[in-house]
Amino acid sequence: MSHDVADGRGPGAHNPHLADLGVDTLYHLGLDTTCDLQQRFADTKFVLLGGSATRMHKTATLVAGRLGVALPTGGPVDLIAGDRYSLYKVGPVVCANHGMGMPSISILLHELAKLFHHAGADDPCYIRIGTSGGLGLVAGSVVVTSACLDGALDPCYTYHVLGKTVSMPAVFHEPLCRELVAEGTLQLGPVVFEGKTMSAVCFYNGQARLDGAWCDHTNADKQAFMKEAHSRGVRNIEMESLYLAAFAQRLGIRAACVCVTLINRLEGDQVDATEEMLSKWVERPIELVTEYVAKSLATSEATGAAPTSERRKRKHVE
Ligand code: R2B
Ligand code: URA
Repeated sequence: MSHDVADGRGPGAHNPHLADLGVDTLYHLGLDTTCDLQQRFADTKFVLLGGSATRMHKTATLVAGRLGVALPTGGPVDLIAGDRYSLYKVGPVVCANHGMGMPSISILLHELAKLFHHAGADDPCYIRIGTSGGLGLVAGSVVVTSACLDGALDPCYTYHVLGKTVSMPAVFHEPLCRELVAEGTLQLGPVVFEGKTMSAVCFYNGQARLDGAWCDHTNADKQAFMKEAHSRGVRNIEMESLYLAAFAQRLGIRAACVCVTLINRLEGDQVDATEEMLSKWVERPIELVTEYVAKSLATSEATGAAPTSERRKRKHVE
């Protein structure tokens, strides 16, 4: 599916009401349009997103080392926001943590898309680096999302506005996903898979777990649902990619999701691997995506081409 937005405008924030604002306050980022957003963010090419602030600090530090970016602060990374979300700018790469769940990532995505719109950034590409529960995969596998489904296994993000139900298709950028699978396979070999991701609105009941504070389904119900999801191509379950895909599709943004699995949900519910194993696994998508970004930036610098090989033709951006 094309990632040019339906109204023919280019990628990024598309809201005519923004023009009526004297100053646009990006409240949760601690930034507004009186800050010199253009000077700070116009060169952004990649936006790396992950749930935990600690993991995104680690990602930013790794990206800084890989790109050889020296920061004016002298520290490894440059903390911009801070309270609700942590945001780092490492050369042309922004790294931010989105917290847990779709309400949390939605706020960050709206404010980031407006930030890049105000800054005049040229079509940055968004990649979520996350954790998940796998379906039929050994823990530590890495899944590049081919399609996103909600908890009813529908490929749409559904929400309510003005008392009405709105459903948005959730589609990632296919060429970007393919490139990430290729890079992952090169780096990590057979632990990398392409598959559908189910995004749930809850870690416990919404992911069919039996170990929440309450549970109204049986183990047999759970097994039947997991098998059905697996037979429809679902390979992992997490809590944000559906919103990212719907948001990106709506605004014509190139986006993708790369998650490691911490457990095989066909076998259990509790995430009880050792700290050592968890931190080894969590590094996999971070390293994969950092390498992809570094190679992509190097190629575009060398050739003057866009950072991904199959970039769409840009149209008018308001
Ligand atoms: C993966 O892990 C978190 C829950 O533990 C959630 O943010 C997600 O998508
Ligand atoms: N994150 C999730 O959302 N689910 C899991 O099972 C593991 C991590």
